[in-house]
Amino acid sequence: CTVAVVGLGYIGLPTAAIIARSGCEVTGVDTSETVVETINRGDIHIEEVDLDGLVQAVVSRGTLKASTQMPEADVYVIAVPTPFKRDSAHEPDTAYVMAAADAIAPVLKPGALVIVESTCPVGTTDAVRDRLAEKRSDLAMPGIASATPDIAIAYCPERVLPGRILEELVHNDRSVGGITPRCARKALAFYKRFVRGECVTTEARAAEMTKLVENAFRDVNIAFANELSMIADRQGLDVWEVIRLANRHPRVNILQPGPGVGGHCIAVDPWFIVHGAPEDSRVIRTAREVNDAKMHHVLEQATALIEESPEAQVACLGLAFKANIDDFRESPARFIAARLARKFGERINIVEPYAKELPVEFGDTGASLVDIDTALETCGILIVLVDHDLFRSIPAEERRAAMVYDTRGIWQTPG
Ligand code: SAJ
Repeated sequence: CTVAVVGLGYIGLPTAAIIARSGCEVTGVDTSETVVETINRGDIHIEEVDLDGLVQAVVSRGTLKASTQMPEADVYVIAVPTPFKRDSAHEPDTAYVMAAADAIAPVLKPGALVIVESTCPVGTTDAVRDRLAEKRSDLAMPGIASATPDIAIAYCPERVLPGRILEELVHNDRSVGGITPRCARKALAFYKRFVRGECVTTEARAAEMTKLVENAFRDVNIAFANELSMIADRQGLDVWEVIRLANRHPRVNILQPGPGVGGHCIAVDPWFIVHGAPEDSRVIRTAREVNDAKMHHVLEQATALIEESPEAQVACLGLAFKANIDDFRESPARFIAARLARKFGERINIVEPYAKELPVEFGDTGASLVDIDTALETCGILIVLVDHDLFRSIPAEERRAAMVYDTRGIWQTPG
């Protein structure tokens, strides 16, 4: 079978490579010439565990190639970004998904399957179908034509964790949402080629909502932990101890507070639900606000601590959006460290084992990137922003001299 994966980002490229490994002939389509050239050389433009070896293997075997042109294919998988509209109050922008549909329409042939994988507001897959119907009146579309549809359309979100993408793409269960049951069956047969987890068929709209709900669930739970941490700060309680004790209850499982929620999914997707049902999404909206407020709370606390000891050098530990990955986009740690660098300049030392240089916004601040040993020797204030294993492993005696603000609770005595 021939497959076109549209969008070669954090989801599209690993997905294309896994499908290619299963024996399909895959073309990865991207608007960026540089991305296309990089992949056709057998290299990758993103970091993900083991992805380099896999892409190199499938490219050299000839089962994966990249192109800026949309090919004719049996299956189209759309994995393009769905950001917010610019200057909007968190309104989802499905323009890239629609542009992908526009690019697919002219080459679509009867019998093809079109799958949307991008995280989308409810109703987007129907809108893709309507767009294809508009452009290809010669084809009978599922759900609107009285004749047997010529093509199938489905929504099948991924739910992979950055850092474990290749493993989770294969082993996670998946929701497979067809515009009609027939579409779902067709998509199911496709995913069975490379997914070992269970694939559960449903309607496209239910699958769209399921994806959003999963990330909103996590956001709400993290907000609960972050809210507790702010209450505990005010009341002079150790939030880590309280959570540890509460989690001994057989039906309580509180997540970990941190400096806020980062990444491209959990801090974004809940807004898609809120935008679709603003009156009814009170908990979901508030959770977003609490998690954003936590970032500002940490910034204020850190600022106060630094101002109290005007002589001390400061080490900010971590820039990544979460532990043990090199992804600094949408990262609360990076936001906080950059604000501190802007305010305190040369006093700020950044330790980030996954960075070769500081991001641009640190450019003229005077802050420097140092290694962990230098930071431990020279800094009187340590601010933990990311729970990288490297930081977790620092023994108590090496940080005894310093004032510590541990936003991740990595140096708590286990109870
Ligand atoms: N975080 C906390 N406390 C916690 C857990 C996480 O502060 O107890 C923070 C992290 O530090 C990070 C943010 O939350 O800043 C998000 O990290 P994460 O590991 O929870 O999730 P992501 O963004 O890496 O991946 C999520 C996953 N969704 C869920 O777990 C429901 C993943 O399965 C999705 O596929 C992914 O979003 C996505 O692409 O939608």
